[in-house]
Amino acid sequence: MENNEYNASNIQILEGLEAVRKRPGMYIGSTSERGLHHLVWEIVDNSIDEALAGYADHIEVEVLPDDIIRVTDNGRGMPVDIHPKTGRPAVETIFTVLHAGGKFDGSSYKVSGGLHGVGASVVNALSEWLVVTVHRNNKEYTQKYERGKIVTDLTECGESNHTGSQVTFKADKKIFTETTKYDYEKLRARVQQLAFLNKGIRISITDKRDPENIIENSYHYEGGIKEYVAFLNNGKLLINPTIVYAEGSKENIEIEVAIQYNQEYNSTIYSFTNNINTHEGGTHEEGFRMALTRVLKKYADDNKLLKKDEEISNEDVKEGLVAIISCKHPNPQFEGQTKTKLGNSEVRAIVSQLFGEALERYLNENPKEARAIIDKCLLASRARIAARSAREATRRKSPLDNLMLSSKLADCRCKEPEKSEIYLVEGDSAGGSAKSGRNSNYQAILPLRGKVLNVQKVQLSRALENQEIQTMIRAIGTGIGDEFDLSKARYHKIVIMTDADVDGEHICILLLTFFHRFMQGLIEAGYIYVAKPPLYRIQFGKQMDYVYSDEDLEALKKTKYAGKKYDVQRYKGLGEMDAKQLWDTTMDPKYRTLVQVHLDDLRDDTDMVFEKLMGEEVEPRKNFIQENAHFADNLDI
Ligand code: 0RA
Repeated sequence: MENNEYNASNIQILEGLEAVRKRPGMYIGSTSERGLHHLVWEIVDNSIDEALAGYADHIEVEVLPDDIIRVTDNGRGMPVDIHPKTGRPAVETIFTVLHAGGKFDGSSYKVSGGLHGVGASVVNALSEWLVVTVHRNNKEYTQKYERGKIVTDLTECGESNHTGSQVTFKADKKIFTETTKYDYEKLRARVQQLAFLNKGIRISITDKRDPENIIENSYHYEGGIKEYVAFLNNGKLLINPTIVYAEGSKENIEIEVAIQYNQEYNSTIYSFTNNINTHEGGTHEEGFRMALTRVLKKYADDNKLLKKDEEISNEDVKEGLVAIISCKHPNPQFEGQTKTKLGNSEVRAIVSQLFGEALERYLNENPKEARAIIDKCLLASRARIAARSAREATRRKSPLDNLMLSSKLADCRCKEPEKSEIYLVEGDSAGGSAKSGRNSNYQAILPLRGKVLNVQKVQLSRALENQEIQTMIRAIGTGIGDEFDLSKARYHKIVIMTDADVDGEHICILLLTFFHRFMQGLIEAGYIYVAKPPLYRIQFGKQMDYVYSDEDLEALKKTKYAGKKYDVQRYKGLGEMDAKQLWDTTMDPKYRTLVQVHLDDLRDDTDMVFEKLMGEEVEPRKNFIQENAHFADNLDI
């Protein structure tokens, strides 16, 4: 009888983990680089739960040679006693039964139950091998698995004078066919974010893959998200030096909010639920926005800071705002397209009340800073009214009437947006070559002179006064901001083509910033691309190749051109290429390399993200000689 029961559950276990291996995407989203990194967070989340329960204060993540991951915590150690349902050690159950990772007692929230929160068994199923070590009861225990299957039973392997858990695993190449290499920067950034979001816990990460170059980062923030806000505002001129901070809990729901204004114009508002970035916002963000507007308005009213006709709107309180909203919920409901929108309605009132009270108290206790914040809002309010009229200027009845005459847009003949492309080209001279070289049936060219305004640092009204930006908006046709209408897009490919140098990169970043801020729908629709022009041309007699990277150049010198008296031309700018060369290398759909820009790429934590995007090694920059058009897919950072 007992034996039968064990066999029955054992078979179930094997079937469960087999299902994970058959359809890994269902459990971890994808088997791409992103899915690979997801394995680490599944394991780390369990240790964070142990820390949040008050039993651990240090978590260590190691990337070992061969891309083996090791996560160690100083918690109680995973339980080793026999689990009543499976008749097997609890730790074994955690690693072999789907959804058995914690939640045994269900008393409070668990970050590990989150978005993908599928538990350690999924990591086990998708690992070539996994070893768990537990220090508990003054003993050390260990168990090994391969591709989810038990290799050794849990064994007591020695004495121990401390407690804790350690999980070591190697992702299975058979599952992660794209890559099993971890991106240290990605891991480091998330580890730091987790340290901000879970105050008091020390989380360390070490890259030991290259013994000659060991990299270590350790994070520990007693101030939690208060320090996160300070970090995001680092180097910026501040409006209120004191960070406004609210913390509290109600109905088992914990909330934390921190805000601070800087002198810039864009806002950075990140919200989290159980450590998951709720990109699409939700009830916690709604409660926050409600309270922010309500309390600032009331303070301005009560203190007679508003002149006649002056008002503060929802939008006005956002300029220069850096805010983190973090909520920990025992039963979060995630909604929205990407399941990153918090749906629990009770959270709205809780955040609104707790943050509202804290903000009110702060304003009353810091009248000077309060005054500065209200002044900032009033400035935004005036700019908003000015922007309205400036915006009108970009919205003409027939937007292209005088556009063609007044600007240098060379439109294409095709009137079908799906087939039409517009190239935004750096500089007049490259613009000229692009115009001569293009296929005017479906390629439009808009040369951009000088540096486009850095819209991140400029108010809406000022950005729109800029000639380049007005022309671009009218050529694209969708309108901007609230009025954005994707269906009006006149081109379904908008290609940024700048020099392959620092200035060109900068202009590209500025344009991406602009689209991100004012025409985000274009990025969401996948209409924005970055063209990759060649860096060199190597030539020997009739033999010639365009080269897109230094490595490729070195490789060609050593192979195809070895021993030859070749000539290398370095393209300092697009302008150095004639019309035919520009067409051949950068515009001909047969040979060009276009990198599609994804929203994910642009929504990271820092302004540095654009730089990162541009610095990213683009999927093999194809040599011109290689055939096939190539659209590098996702620069998932
Ligand atoms: C004691 C009891 C429980 C879990 C743990 C210790 C524990 C789990 C993990 C996972 C990673 N590190 C850990 N350290 C300790 C069960 C808790 C429950 O029922 O929720």
